[in-house]
Amino acid sequence: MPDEKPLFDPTVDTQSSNATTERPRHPGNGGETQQAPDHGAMTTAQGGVVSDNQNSLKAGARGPTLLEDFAFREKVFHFDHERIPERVVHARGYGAHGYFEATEDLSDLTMAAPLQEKGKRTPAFVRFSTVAGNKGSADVVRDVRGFAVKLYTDAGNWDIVGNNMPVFFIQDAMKFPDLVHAVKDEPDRGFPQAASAHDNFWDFISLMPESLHMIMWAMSDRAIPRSFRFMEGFGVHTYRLVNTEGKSTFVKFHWKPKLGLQSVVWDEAVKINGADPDFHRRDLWDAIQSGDFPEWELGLQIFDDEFADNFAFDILDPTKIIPEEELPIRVVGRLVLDRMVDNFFAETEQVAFCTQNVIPGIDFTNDPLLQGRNFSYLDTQIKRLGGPNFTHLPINAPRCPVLHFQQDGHMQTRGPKGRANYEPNSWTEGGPRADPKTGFRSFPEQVSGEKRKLRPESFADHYSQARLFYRSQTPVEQQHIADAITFELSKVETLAIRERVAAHLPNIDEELAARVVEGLGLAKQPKPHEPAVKPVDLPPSDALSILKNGPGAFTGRKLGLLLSDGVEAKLVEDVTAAFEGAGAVVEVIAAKVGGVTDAGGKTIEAKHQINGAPSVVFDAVAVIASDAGIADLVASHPAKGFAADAFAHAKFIGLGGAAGQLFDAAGVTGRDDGFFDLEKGAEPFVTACGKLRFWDRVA
Ligand code: HDE
Repeated sequence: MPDEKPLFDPTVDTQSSNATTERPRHPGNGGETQQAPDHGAMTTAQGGVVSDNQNSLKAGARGPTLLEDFAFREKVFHFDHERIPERVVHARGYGAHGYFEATEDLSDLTMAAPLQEKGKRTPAFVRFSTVAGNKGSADVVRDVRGFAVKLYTDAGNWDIVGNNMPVFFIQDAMKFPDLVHAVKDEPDRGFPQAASAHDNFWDFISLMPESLHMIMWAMSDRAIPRSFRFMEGFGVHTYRLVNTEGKSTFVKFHWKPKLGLQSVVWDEAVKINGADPDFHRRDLWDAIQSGDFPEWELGLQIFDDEFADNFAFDILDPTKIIPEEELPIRVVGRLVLDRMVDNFFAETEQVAFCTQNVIPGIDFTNDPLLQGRNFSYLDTQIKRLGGPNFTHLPINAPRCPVLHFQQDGHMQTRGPKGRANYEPNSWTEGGPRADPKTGFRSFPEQVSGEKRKLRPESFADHYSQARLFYRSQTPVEQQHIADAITFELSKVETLAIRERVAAHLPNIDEELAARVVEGLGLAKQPKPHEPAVKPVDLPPSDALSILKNGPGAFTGRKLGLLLSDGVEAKLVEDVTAAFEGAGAVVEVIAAKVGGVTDAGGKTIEAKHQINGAPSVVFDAVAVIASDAGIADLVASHPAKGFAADAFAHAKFIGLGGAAGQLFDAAGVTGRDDGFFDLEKGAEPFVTACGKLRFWDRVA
């Protein structure tokens, strides 16, 4: 056989001298000017060192690849198996590590390990998600957000698998597959993706009046949060706290963001999804990486049987809230996220939340949705993660001792030693035993009843709380709800479905119904749906409005600072310092990649080029331009769009130098109180930005 030398090594530049014999130590990383890092030798998964990771083994340089190349086979086979099924709902998610810290000793009410001692910290992992879209869908879609918290407690893992809305679409788990089928892409055409604006969803909703309270939330700005950091979380169901004496108290869980609530407006959402489909995950990543750790308070609504018996609605009904004004929230702890994952797949994708993961001191109620969930989650994890040993994965493994006789199965990694794999046994090293003192014992609730497929009468009022939600909103928020319903129904092709939805609305609010009927161009209000229980007027609850619960400060928000060449550096520095001093982030945008040249000839670096940084990705904007530089901005369509959108989205706007000309060119000629002259000092602008938007402009 002739000696066939490799004729061409793709990692070696054959044009340069001496290139044919020596292999570079770090092929293909593009870092020619960097010092080669000292990598360890690459191995196969079996540990053997790989000699060549560029070329498969061939019979002759131009011959067929040989099956014998085990390193190639292993590499490709592993690649072929890289995917696991995405979650059937909540497929797109983003997680982070942190801790929960008790700020109260709650041992009089519960044995729950994280709540026994003020100051006690429990490691936590949180995964936020959208519900309907697939793993690759955009972040800022109109949807419910998952807010799932895993606490690695001393007594085992406790998962609070919640959402950013405190109610749900359905009252019984039996309806969940129908709900999810209806909202996801339609089965024949495979679209729309990550959107409820289509016939199947609204067909289902129009036939399920129990969903209407949740529909109010889903059509509100809660469904388009500005970021995970600015949204609330809710356990939704009523759970139980149980103390050492076995006494049970009902509880509802609330997570309250320290930075206040904030949402985007719909037109922004649509544009953000194009400009940055990863807007929410980037926001969380940036905040945590920069040390600005997001934080939530854990609030509890705690109540007894007497309260439950006297409350106007059934506390087992997951389509109802208990207004905070009626039952105040008691803050008992805080949740801080301070570390991103090292590996997205290993942690965020493989984390397995299960509602049935509770610990002594926490227990379930008979909420039929919760009962169904307790069945579903374990099942889904076994399917998704390929077997019952998913608890061995580091992200799912409890941080307390785990001792049992469960054995074998796919991907068993623990391999317990010894002979005893059953119990009782009489072996000296006979393994663990159940402990009635410290083990989980269900609250011994009395239960009896006929075995029937039933829904309680106490679940029958479907409109009163939908009305409560709508009437608790500010006028701007009410308009957004009406606009959202109109938009969603505008995508529904079947007139009968649009009309059937509109027929429910007068039971919620006549004015809402009128706005939607008008927006849909219906000839008249369809005959209102006959409610099973006549809705009642409840006292409005301020806690339900986002705008009434804003932050009052710009902390944790982002200013987009658009500059032209020739600006005065001092003004740029003053504005930046004022915003950074308020705990905000300032990002500079320029017409050219790299930045602008200031009046003194120095470069001010820009993070973004204008084409990639529309104003929708910022909470407020400022434009500073010189007389010489403004022409470049005025000639730029994206720069004009930046200005026009900032105005239309009711943003606060700071102007410096000749910047006003950009707004004039964008058709924004008036200057309302949402505009600030930066040359008069940045402070009034910073203070105003604490209100987040100048709503008067659009009200
Ligand atoms: Fe879920 N839900 N769900 N859900 N859910 C899942 O579990 C289910 C419900 C929620 O970041 C699935 O791991 C049923 C309410 C979150 O990994 C699945 C019912 C609430 C997440 C499942 C509900 C939630 C899930 C899909 C009705 C708010 C994502 C993949 C009875 C309180 C967790 C998975 C994460 C995920 C079932 C209703 C929240 C199939 C049967 C109500 C945050 O098990």
